[in-house]
Amino acid sequence: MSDSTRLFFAVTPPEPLQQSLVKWRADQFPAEAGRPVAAANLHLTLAFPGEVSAEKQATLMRLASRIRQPGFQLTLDDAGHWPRSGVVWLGPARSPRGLLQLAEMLRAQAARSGCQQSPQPFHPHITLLRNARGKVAIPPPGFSWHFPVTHFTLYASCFSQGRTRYQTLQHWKLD
Ligand code: 2AM
Repeated sequence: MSDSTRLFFAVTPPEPLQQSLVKWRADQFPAEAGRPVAAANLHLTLAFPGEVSAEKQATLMRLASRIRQPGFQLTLDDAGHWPRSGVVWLGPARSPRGLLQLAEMLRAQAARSGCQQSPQPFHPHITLLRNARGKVAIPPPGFSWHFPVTHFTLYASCFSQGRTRYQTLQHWKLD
């Protein structure tokens, strides 16, 4: 099926914060720890509809446009390593209610639209490193960044010439 697109909804740190996170990552993790995600690709996935047709994409966009909820502050003060998926991540030690509510709504809309959703509980995270299969020392607690989440975004994930690019399809404002 060549007319399907790999979609995900996410919140994205502002560009200056993406740059700060990349600098911190370079200071904290040795090069052999894993493959760094490009600064512009740092994001926190809310829901993953996966490969969908143009028709289903239109439905998902229509449903997303109905979401009404206030913005919220997101703190990034926790990190971890999932060896099985080879992911080193950064996330909130405590998820704000707004984040959980938004993710739950988008996941429910995706499920209702026939997109199979992971049975795993939502663990909000920003992937910093991929292919991190060996032992990785996680920095001790004490780091913290925050940013206001004022909107969420639908991205298309495209893989070409050995690189993953995320194309912004649409933003929706939070109130
Ligand atoms: P990851 O960073 O933990 O790999 C684009 O691929 C985004 O969608 C990534 O943030 C990725 O999470 C997420 N993603 C990929 N497959 C997923 C799945 N089956 N369920 C939830 N999120 C997924």
